[in-house]
Order: sequence, then C-alpha cells, then structure tokens
Amino acid sequence: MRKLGTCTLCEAACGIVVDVEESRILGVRGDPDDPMSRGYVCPKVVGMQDLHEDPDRVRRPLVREGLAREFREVTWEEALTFAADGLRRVRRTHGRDAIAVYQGNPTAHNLGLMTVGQLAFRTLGTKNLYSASSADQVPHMRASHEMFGHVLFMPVPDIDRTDHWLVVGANPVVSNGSIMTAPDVKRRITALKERGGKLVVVDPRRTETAKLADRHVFLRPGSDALLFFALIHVVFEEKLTRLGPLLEGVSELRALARRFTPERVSGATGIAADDLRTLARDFAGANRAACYVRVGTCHQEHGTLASWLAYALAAITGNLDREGGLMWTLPAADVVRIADIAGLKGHGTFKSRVRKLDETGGELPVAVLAEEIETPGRGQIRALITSAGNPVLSAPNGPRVDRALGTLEHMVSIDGYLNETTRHANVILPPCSPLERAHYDLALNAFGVENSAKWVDPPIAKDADTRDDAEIITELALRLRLTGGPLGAVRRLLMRTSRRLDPEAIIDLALRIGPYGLFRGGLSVASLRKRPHGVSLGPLVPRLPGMLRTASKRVELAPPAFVREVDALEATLASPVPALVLVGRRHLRSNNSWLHNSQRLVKGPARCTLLVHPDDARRHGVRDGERVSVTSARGALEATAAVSDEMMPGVVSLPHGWGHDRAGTRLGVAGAHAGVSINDITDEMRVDRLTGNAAFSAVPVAIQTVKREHAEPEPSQAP
Ligand SMILES: Nc1nc2c(c(=O)[nH]1)N[C@H]1C(S)=C(S)[C@@H](COP(=O)(O)OP(=O)(O)OC[C@H]3O[C@@H](n4cnc5c(=O)[nH]c(N)nc54)[C@H](O)[C@@H]3O)O[C@H]1N2
Ligand SMILES: Nc1nc2c(c(=O)[nH]1)N[C@H]1C(S)=C(S)[C@@H](COP(=O)(O)OP(=O)(O)OC[C@H]3O[C@@H](n4cnc5c(=O)[nH]c(N)nc54)[C@H](O)[C@@H]3O)O[C@H]1N2
Ligand code: SF4
Ligand SMILES: [Mo]
Repeated sequence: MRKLGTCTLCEAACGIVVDVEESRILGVRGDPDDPMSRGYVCPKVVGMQDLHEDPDRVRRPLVREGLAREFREVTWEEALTFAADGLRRVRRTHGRDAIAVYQGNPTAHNLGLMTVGQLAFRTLGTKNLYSASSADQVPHMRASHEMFGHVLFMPVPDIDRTDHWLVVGANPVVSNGSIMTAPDVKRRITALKERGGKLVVVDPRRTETAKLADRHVFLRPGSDALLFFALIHVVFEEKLTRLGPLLEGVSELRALARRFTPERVSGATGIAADDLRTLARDFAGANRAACYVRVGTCHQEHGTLASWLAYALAAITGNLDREGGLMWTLPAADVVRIADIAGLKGHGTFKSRVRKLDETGGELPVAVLAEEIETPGRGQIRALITSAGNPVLSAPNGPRVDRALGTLEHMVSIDGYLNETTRHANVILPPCSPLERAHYDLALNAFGVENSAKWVDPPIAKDADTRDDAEIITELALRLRLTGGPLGAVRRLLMRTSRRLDPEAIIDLALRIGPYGLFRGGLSVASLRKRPHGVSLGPLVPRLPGMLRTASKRVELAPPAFVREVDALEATLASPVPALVLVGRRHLRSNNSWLHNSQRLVKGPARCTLLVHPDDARRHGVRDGERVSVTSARGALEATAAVSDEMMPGVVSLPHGWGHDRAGTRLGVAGAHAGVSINDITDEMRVDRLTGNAAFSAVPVAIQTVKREHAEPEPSQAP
C-alpha cells in the first residue's frame, strides 16, 4: 500500500510516499505530486524508516527511582503519575519557577509539540522556559521584533524569483535550508543560474553551497556585522539606494554606516576593501537581490546586529517585501495568532535570575540553563522537562549541563531515545515514531519560499499502547491540573465549536480563520484531506505595511537598542584577531545529534573530523589523518585532522552533535561511531550580546598533534 506523508527530519518538509505491506515498511521515497518538493528527497529520508524500526528506540515508558541507575519499563499510567507527582512535589516545595522546560529542535517538526506542547508548557507558569532557539535563530527573532514588530516575522529570501542570492553563514545545499522552507535547494540554484542570476556565498569554509556559487568569499568568523555595515556604507556612499516609503531611520543608519568604511573593516573581516565594494555593488545593482543569513551569523557575539544589518541592506536597496528580495510567507494557519494566544512575549519582559540575560519570545537563553540549576536561592531550577532535545550535546559547555542535570530532584524526558541527556531523567515518556502521527507543518509553512499547506494522516497506525507527543503532554497536563493559561483558553475556544483539544482541532480552527479560510478558498483539515499531496497557495506576495506591528507602523532601520551596541561593535576593530578559531559544520547525512543510530546514515568515512587549512597544519605540525587535541578556554577534546584548503586560513571546523560514548545510553550504532562533542569545549559565557544566543562560532582554540608515548611492551606471559 502507498501512504502519503511529509519527511519531518529537516525544514525542507519534503513530501514522501511510504510503501507499506501490512505493517511492514518496504521503503520511503519522494512524492512526485507534492507541489513543493516535486519528488525530491535527500539521502536522509531513509531515517524516517530507520527511526521507526530502530530496535534501540524506546517504545514503552521507562522509570528510574531514587538512586537506581537502571531504568525499568512501566505502564503509561505508572509513568505519567510518577512524572506528574515529582513535578508537583517540586512545584509545591520550591514554587513554579523551580520547574524548567527545555524544548529541542524536533519540536518545530512535530504538530503535537507545536500546538498542545507549546500551550501546555507555557501554562506551567514558569519563567524557566528554554529551547534550541537560543542555540539557533534568536538573533533573527530579535531583529524581526525590533524592525518589523514581531519575533516571528522573520523574512525569507524569495529565491525562485531573485537575480542575485547572497548567502552569508548558511550552507543550504547541505542543511536543506532553514527559516526558508525550500525543498531541493540545488534545483532552485540551477534555475537561478539558468535565468542569468548569480549566487554569492560568504563563509569561512568553501562549502558545498559555495562550490555552486559564482563567487565565494572567505570571511573571518564573527565579523558579519562589520561586513554588512561596510556593504551598507558603500550603498549609501555610491548612492545605490532604492528607498521605499515605509522606511524609518534611514539617516541614522547612514550616519552609523559612515563609520565602517571597507578599508576599516577589511582586516577584521579578512576581505579586501575592493572585494567588499564589489559585493555591495553587485547586490545593489542587481534588479532583484535577496540576502540570506543563518546560523553562521547567529552564532556570534554580534549576531543580532548581523541579522539587523542584513535585513537593512535588503531594505535600503529596495529588496524588502518585493518579488525576488526578502519577503514574508502568508501561511494558511497563522503561527503568529497561535503564538499570541500562547502568550508569546517579544523581548526583554523578564530576565534570567543569575546572569540577568533577557528573554526572547518568552524563553531564556539555553546558555544560562546550567547556572540556573546550579545556583542556590529562590527560583533555582529543581526539576526539568526535556521535550525533543539533547542539551548535553547541543548546548554550549555541554559537560556543565551534563553535571547540572545530575543534581536535579526530578527530570522528565519526552523522547524516544535513551541518550546523553535523557539518561539523567527519572522518567522517559517515549512518543510514537514520526510515521505514526498526523502532521501539519505549522512552523515551517510560515517560512516557505512558496505558500503551501498539507495535512497528513498517520501513514502507519500505532498500537493501542503507543502515544504521540500531544497525547503524552495532554495526560501530563491533566495530572498537573493545568486548566487555565493558554491551554485553558484554547480548550474553551474549541469547546464552543464542540471540539476537543487536539492538534487537528487546533489546525482546523486556525485554517478556517486564516487567510485562505472560510471566506477565501475555504481551507480546512477536511478540504486538505481531499488533496493529500498538499496544495500550493502560490508565490510569496507583498505583506507590508499590513503586517507591520512596530509602533510607527514602519520598518525600523535604526532601533535604539541596536544603535546603542554599535560602539561595542566598532571596538572589535581594535581587538587582535586570534590565530585560530573554531567553527561548526553540518553534514548531509546527519541531523544535529540524533540520527547517528541509523546504520544506513552513519556508515562511510568518519565524519566528526577537524578540517584544518594546509598552512595552519604546517604551522602547528599537524598531518592529515593525525589525532590532534583542540583546546579552548573551556576544555580540550581530541579529533582526527583532515587537512583541506576548503578552510579559510586561521579557521578550523568540527561538526556538532557527536560524542556518543557516554555511559548509560542505549545507542548501539551511534556508540560505535561516537566522535566527540564540539560543545565539550564551547563556552556558555560567549553569547550574542543582544539576546544571549549561544556564540558557538569563532571560538579561539589551539591545536596540537597528540603524542602518544609508545606503550611499554607487554611483559611476556610465557614462563
Ligand atoms: N556547537 C554547535 N552547537 C549547536 C549547533 C551548532 O551549529 N554548533 N546548532 C544548534 C542548533 S541550530 C540546534 S537547533 C540545536 C539542536 O539541539 P537539540 O534540539 O537540543 O538537539 P537535537 O540533537 O536536535 O536532539 C533532538 C532530540 O529530540 C528527540 N526527538 C526527535 N524527534 C522527536 C519527536 O518527534 N518527539 C520527541 N518528543 N522527541 C524527539 C531526539 O531523540 C533527540 O533526543 O543544536 C545547537 N547546537
Ligand atoms: N544535514 C543536516 N541538515 C540540517 C541540520 C543538520 O544537522 N544536518 N540541522 C538543521 C538545523 S537545526 C539548522 S538550524 C539548520 C542550519 O542551517 P545552516 O545555517 O545552513 O547551517 P550550517 O550548514 O551549519 O551553515 C552555517 C555556515 O556558517 C559558516 N560559519 C561559521 N561561522 C561563521 C561566521 O562567523 N560567519 C559566517 N558568515 N559564516 C560562518 C559555516 O562554515 C557554515 O558553512 O540546518 C538544519 N538542517
Ligand atoms: S531534505 Fe531530506 S531530511 Fe529534509 S525533509 Fe527532505 S528528505 Fe527529509
Ligand atoms: Mo537549528
């Protein structure tokens, strides 16, 4: 039998066909009739089947009591009661803020977690909400908040209609795009070139995307805000602006940019002044140009400034909210409305207790999670719920998180793996596999390069003793008596139309009141069910000024909070450039920390290698294939060197999400390909100054060949 679905492993959200015989999966392939992905899938898609079948995946709830090291399998009833009792005990003894929640990246790909999960966690009433966002895109969120009025109004590049695509700090050919739902990026790049357009990549590594580019420029990690200021400088100086009527703060921006001449930032960015001028002229001179910034520009101390200036560059060259420039998706189910109901905050409405870092979107930066657990006093975290997250490997200074988790009074993990993080839990509540749940891409449809919608019924029926994430969280919420708050509000809203609180009802309501709803096309879950390959709702359309939520109802090009930071940015021009810095990278067959237990995906040459430029290798006496130690201010790790001129001199690169050799996990395949965790040596004190987002990039390091003493020959056993 042929079942239709969506691959939920990355943001491309490709349509899939699952071939099933009885309950056995024969294979997973691309759906040629999906209007967005048109049959495309990447090699990672086999992970959908492998996850489903993985014998190591936790299928029944596990409980670990007291000081016991071993988990035992229990009934759902027992597990949920145990989970809730522990949380209530902590809430009663230490107050609401003593319960923290950490939601990981797969949340965005999971309908239950995006709806019921978001509502329930925000109903707990704790200010200790954390997520992978603050290891990822919070700088984009803050920039969107200040410039356009909402943390979720992040623009996407209209790559299918642009003439010039400037990619800075992203590798979409491998990551398949992020905050830009664009299945088959390669096809779209080919189309761009066929229509005479250009791809320009700025990245400290000659990435897979850079290899397809018309132009690739190396940039010193961490200097993106300087780069964008220089580009803006040239645009103003050479009168290349195309200023629309909605821009506020043009003259302030011009005055600030005056300080950042290409000549002045050339040393810090590592880009020759002439090349900076060319980058600016080519961008501004293109008929339609889109700049795209992603994790590379977020993972740094001036990450928010980089996002701000990238959006500002688009705005002053007439490329904001315009075909082929940066645009906004018009999603069928409006996440902004749901977020508003869930009480999503903007920025800075409260601070973390210890380091006093600001919240964004109602969440505190994950960089403070460990210190909030470790530091005694009122509001100290004593219990933690992790949902779809693995902060021991993904948060900065993972070993500190690892130690802190061991000191909690109670920990509940909603996760299908007994991994580096969940091994600390007292209860593991395992959700069904992604093929056993219904799906609607609430998050990713809001960032599509086309407008689209698709409802997926579970391709495979789950058995009676298996729960999906929404069911698990609903049962937990009932036991915690979470009746008020956002969860209660949505429940009451649904009751008015005699529906129960479940993800399908929430999406149905959102679709009906959405922009293609009752009165305009009549989208609902029922109507989408009739078109199971999904529907295209057309290319991106201009959305300004209607969607702007800034007080001025204009695009703010010089938000005061950002302007105040410019002196600190300017001061970096005087700081010495470290001899060697560490950055991250992604691989097509990995997905953060959690697909390494698939034999089909993990096989092949070892991937967790340290890329080193030949000059640096020579300088440090390192040869290709040798073991090297990499030392930062935080610690040291060992990795195998791969010498490659793909790297910018002075920059080394190591992927994240490895280090699967911790005791107490159940990851047979991953354990055999353990690798090391880059976050063993990243620094939780290095954060984006305006958001507290983890600054994983540009970590100063030293490298050295590991000299092993020749082992003494074993004493002979022979008499
Ligand atoms: N040094 C460095 N660190 C980084 C990054 C980097 O580039 N460099 N990248 C950062 C980024 S962008 C991100 S997003 C984070 C990711 O950080 P995390 O989200 O913390 O980590 P993941 O590795 O994505 O772990 C996902 C977890 O969710 C579980 N899971 C998978 N699917 C589901 C599901 O449907 N339901 C439930 N309940 N659980 C599920 C998996 O078993 C796994 O335990 O890492 C960040 N860390
Ligand atoms: N195959 C695969 N796909 C994934 C993931 C995965 O782990 N594997 N993870 C998913 C997740 S959670 C996310 S958030 C997205 C991320 O998607 P992308 O943002 O495309 O992620 P990366 O491939 O890490 O690309 C970041 C690039 O920034 C560069 N870089 C590092 N430091 C700097 C800097 O200071 N300045 C500049 N300009 N560049 C810098 C790196 O060399 C790298 O090429 O990918 C998603 N897709
Ligand atoms: S690009 Fe690959 S991992 Fe991402 S959704 Fe498509 S098939 Fe899945
Ligand atoms: Mo991410």
